[in-house]
Amino acid sequence: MHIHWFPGHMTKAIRMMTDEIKNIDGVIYVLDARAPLSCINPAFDSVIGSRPRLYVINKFDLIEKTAVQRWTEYFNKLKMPTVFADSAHKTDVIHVKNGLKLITSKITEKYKARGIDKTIRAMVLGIPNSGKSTLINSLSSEKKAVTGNRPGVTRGKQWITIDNHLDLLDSPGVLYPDFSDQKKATNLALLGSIKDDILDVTELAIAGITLLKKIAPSRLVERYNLIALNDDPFVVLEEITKQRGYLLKGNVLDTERGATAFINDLRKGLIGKFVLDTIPRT
Ligand SMILES: Nc1nc2c(ncn2[C@@H]2O[C@H](COP(=O)(O)OP(=O)(O)OP(=O)(O)O)[C@@H](O)[C@H]2O)c(=O)[nH]1
Ligand SMILES: [Mg+2]
Repeated sequence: MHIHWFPGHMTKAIRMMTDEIKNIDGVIYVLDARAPLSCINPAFDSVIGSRPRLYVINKFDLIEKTAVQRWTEYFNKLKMPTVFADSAHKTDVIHVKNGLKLITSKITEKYKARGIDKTIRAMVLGIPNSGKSTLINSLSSEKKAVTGNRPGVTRGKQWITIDNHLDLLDSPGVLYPDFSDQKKATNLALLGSIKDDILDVTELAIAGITLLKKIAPSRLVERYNLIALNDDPFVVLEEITKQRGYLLKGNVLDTERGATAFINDLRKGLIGKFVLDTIPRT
């Protein structure tokens, strides 16, 4: 399966962001904690240019605390300003505000010297479904941005006033214009950042099972009461399907239904809490 999804609205979004960046003091770059490196999209670099950026590793409720620690060390080593947040439950979102203040402090100081109380204008960007709009709502007193558990919910630009000193620009999720690294594309597909309609659910589930066999085999065994983990991921998918009792006419296993169930379980964190990316050696 070769994954590629870059519809017209993403080209438009890049154009909109490139236009808006002139009015932006800092960027909030949202990553999904379950695959933070796969979420770093080279297409954003030319948009952001030299503007200060804060990486928000969102959905950290869906990974282990020990993983938060390991990834924090990794990003610190790279000197990337990073904060972890769980926007859905408003946990640690205050770190986003504080982090933004820090990375834009030179700008606010410059204005202060001229007696101006500057309102920081920040652009929130990231791949689809990473939680950009949810993060904005979690910082706002009202739920102004539309959110949803599928990619491509936000379509246009939307400025949202957080308080007297902060305005945030919500933007549509954008994928890689060219997925040369299909491993990253698969990770994003597994997490729901790529439209399901363009994916082969059985192939995706097999890719997911292959990955989990490497990074969390015991969780797979536990979740689906497997006796052992077969070498062949398709056989594992058949066992999952059997365990769920998904049968077609003539007692034929409905592996497509099994595949959908497996992917939904993975996305909801029901199999376990894991990070699909591995930390590169630095
Ligand atoms: N568990 C968990 N779920 C989250 C978190 N943040 C967002 N979500 C969920 O992720 C899904 C996507 O959230 P959105 O805020 O719509 O994502 P988005 O990045 O704005 O997506 P697009 O507009 O499609 O690019 C929703 O179902 C949210 O409830 C989080 O920190 N933890
Ligand atoms: Mg959105």
